[in-house]
Amino acid sequence: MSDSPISIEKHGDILVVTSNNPPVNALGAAVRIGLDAAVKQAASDDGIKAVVLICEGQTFFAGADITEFSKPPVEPFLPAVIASIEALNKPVVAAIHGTALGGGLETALACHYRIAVPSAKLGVPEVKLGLLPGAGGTQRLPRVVGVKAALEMTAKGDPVSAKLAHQWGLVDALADEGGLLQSALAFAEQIKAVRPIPRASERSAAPDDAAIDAFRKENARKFRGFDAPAANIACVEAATRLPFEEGLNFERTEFTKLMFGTQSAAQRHIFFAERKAAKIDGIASDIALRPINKVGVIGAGTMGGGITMNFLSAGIAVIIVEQAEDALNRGVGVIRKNYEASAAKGRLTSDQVEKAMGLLTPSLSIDDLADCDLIIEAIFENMDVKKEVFGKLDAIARPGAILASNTSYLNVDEIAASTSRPQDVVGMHFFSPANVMKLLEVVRGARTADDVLATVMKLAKTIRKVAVVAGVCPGFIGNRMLMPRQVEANKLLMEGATPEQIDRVHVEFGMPMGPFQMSDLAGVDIGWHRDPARIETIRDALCAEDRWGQKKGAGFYDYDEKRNPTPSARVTEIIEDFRSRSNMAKRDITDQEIIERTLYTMVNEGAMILEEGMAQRASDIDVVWIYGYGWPIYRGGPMFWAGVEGTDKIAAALAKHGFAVSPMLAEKAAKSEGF
Ligand code: T1G
Repeated sequence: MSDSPISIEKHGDILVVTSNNPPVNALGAAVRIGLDAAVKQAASDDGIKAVVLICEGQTFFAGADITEFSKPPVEPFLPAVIASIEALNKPVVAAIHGTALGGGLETALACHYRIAVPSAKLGVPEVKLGLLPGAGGTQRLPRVVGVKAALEMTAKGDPVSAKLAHQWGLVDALADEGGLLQSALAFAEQIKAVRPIPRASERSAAPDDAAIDAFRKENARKFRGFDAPAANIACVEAATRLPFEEGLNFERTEFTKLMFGTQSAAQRHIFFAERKAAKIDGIASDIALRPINKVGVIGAGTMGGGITMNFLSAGIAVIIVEQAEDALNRGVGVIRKNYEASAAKGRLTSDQVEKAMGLLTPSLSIDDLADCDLIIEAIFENMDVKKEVFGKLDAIARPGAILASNTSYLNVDEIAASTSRPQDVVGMHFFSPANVMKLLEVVRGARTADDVLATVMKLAKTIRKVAVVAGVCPGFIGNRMLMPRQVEANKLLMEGATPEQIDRVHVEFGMPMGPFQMSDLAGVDIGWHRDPARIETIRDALCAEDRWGQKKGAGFYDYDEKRNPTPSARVTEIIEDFRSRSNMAKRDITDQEIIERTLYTMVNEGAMILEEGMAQRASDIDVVWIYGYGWPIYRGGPMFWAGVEGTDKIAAALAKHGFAVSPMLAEKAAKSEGF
């Protein structure tokens, strides 16, 4: 076991088996081989009365090694190692810290006892990878925590705290924070002679069909389109009906189906894509970062307020600046209301609300931002006004402060050029609501310094955002790809499709809503020229009739007081009027044509973004669409999906519809390759 990640050491008659496989003690082949040997060692040594299984580093086993899933399997397989641990005729105590996840928790469930430090988390997040706990987790968990808790843990995949796990009996004892090994040895001493040895597989899971039915109904909307949640539920159900070994076989069958399905491949792609997005090509990962202890936000509107909450929630002080007292008070009031709403839902304590609000300083003077480390401008989208503000910031901000714009499409280089320090200027494009949406497009200007970019990318993790580097071009990555979709959607209306048909195709594809529902939510009047007499597009006609969307109770749809949409006869009239005035004949539009013209065009635009270097890699584009625009994660993002759909099929359809196919897409199509 010399260079094995597994080491063993005797503490009296207790064998301590330690895993040291950074960064997260993934249960890769070497770990499994080491564990298997350690179990055999323990079994064959009569001097050993009990075993403690513990991990070094950041965490207890955080699951199977996901990187191995696409490689040829190596024995011993995890289920076999887990079975040998449970079968051992000496008690095994799992000593848990960090995050015992997936195969890691399944390993702990095979141990006869589990103790954990209070800060630990325990979970089976496989469903988030389009999978299920395939090493006995769906059969042992219901036997230990019951059906209801097992359904929550498996089908939703969120970890639970060690304290809650202790309440549920998943953890037998809480260890001293910082004294895990000592606590585990003391615990092992207590139980080493206890017989019979408790084995989860020998317990039974009481049937609870009512709970299972209720769970399915309650979460039907949440699980829409996903394969894995239903499979997890079916396995938990099987645990209440079948003997353990048969339940294991059922689990294995369901696991294998998911493993070789397209959804899990897509969700695993996003798991790694999200982590890769944080890496900046060409910049050393250990570059010195600029300290960010105080942030300034200009603008206390919807975006400014949401942006501010991200920093307050991360414990970073913020000065928020507005021009007028009432606007400032309104903005600060909305921030407090949002926090109190979270507290009312039990997501925050009132202490946490006061702590966050205590870090906020309202101000009517931009001069108060002089000692901020980062200043984010979140005012309305007008280049002249932005240049004026950045000119002022250039005069007052301390040397080395990072100056960021929350613009969603304006030219960051032009904004930077309005200062004497373009190297300190960067785009930070948050998505509305900024305190909720996970995506942050970090716009790298032509002069943005490497340490500025690296500092903001690292800071994104601190404020719990998924950050992606974007180049300076209209709409950056996300909005730029949204444009061809919206343009084609509007053209399809003129040619014969209806808003309902186009939106239905997108919702059936897995999007949370279609282009017209989204337009109604965001506001049909965004970007409108505001002249009711000038009617050049269907949107102009809607805006002229005050159909600005949900906020007006009417847009492309009519809305009731609960904002439920219904198709609008008036909109149909407007579209038909436009069609006849443009002498366009109405024709039947197929769902496939809608897919080709609204989604294939996005892939084409994505390829052009890559060609121009406006995104570092195709998987970054996928991360943008998953975390910023609700692209269904089980389709892996537009560029991953293009590989599944077939780049040759996409290129051929685009050409058929008369679109210029990007050279990169054409090249991929010629080789039938994905991105
Ligand atoms: N396998 C391989 N690599 C992993 C990994 C894993 N399970 N988990 C993390 N990594 C890599 C990750 O890619 C990154 O690499 C580095 O570790 C740090 O991760 C049979 C089938 C544990 C909460 O789903 O949720 O068990 O980018 O940046 O923010 O039933 O990682 O540095 O090169 O995320 O501190 C189930 C997945 C597997 C847990 C730590 N387990 N991991 O978060 O660090 S399936 C999971 C996480 C399974 C069995 C089934 C998080 C974390 P790099 P990080 P972090």
